[in-house]
Amino acid sequence: MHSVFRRTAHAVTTFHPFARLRSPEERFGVVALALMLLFAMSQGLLAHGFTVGALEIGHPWSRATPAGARVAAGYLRVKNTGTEPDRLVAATGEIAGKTEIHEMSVNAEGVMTMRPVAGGIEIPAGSEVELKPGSFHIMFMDLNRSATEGELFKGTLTFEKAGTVDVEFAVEAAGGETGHDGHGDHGG
Ligand SMILES: [Cu+2]
Repeated sequence: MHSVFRRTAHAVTTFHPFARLRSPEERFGVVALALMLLFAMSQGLLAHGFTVGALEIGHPWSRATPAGARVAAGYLRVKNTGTEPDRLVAATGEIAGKTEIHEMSVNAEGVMTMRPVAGGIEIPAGSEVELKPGSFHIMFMDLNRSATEGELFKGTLTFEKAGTVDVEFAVEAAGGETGHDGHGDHGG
């Protein structure tokens, strides 16, 4: 997200169209348009969030999947601005036939494993929980299609108290810094 923003800012500041413009008004117009575009783009990226009740859901995302992949992971942040705890108990994604909420941990042998989280993920009052690589994540299983970098796919999140909210997962570049993406072993 930040790298996209930086590239955008760079492109705008290194583009010099002024020589071809005659009046100060024209120049002002170009600058104003560039700033508006920059603002709109940054807002678009930053505003990728959803609200349900007292919960603010920030930047749901997933990774582009290689052809034939059977699973993908979803990540996001949930901030609970309320005074009562809540729990993320279920999720769906349009690319998946089946979805679970998983936790990744290191077992006694030092091997990374993952398993469904019984009872969902608690979102304590007044705090923020992040689903991220190597930790809690949404597991999209039985994929019915691939996820392509740059697209948004629809999904839902269900919270015990706040209920169900429609969200969109932004598909980012494939990558494997945690080794998470290689876990074809729980595709069912
Ligand atoms: Cu998993």
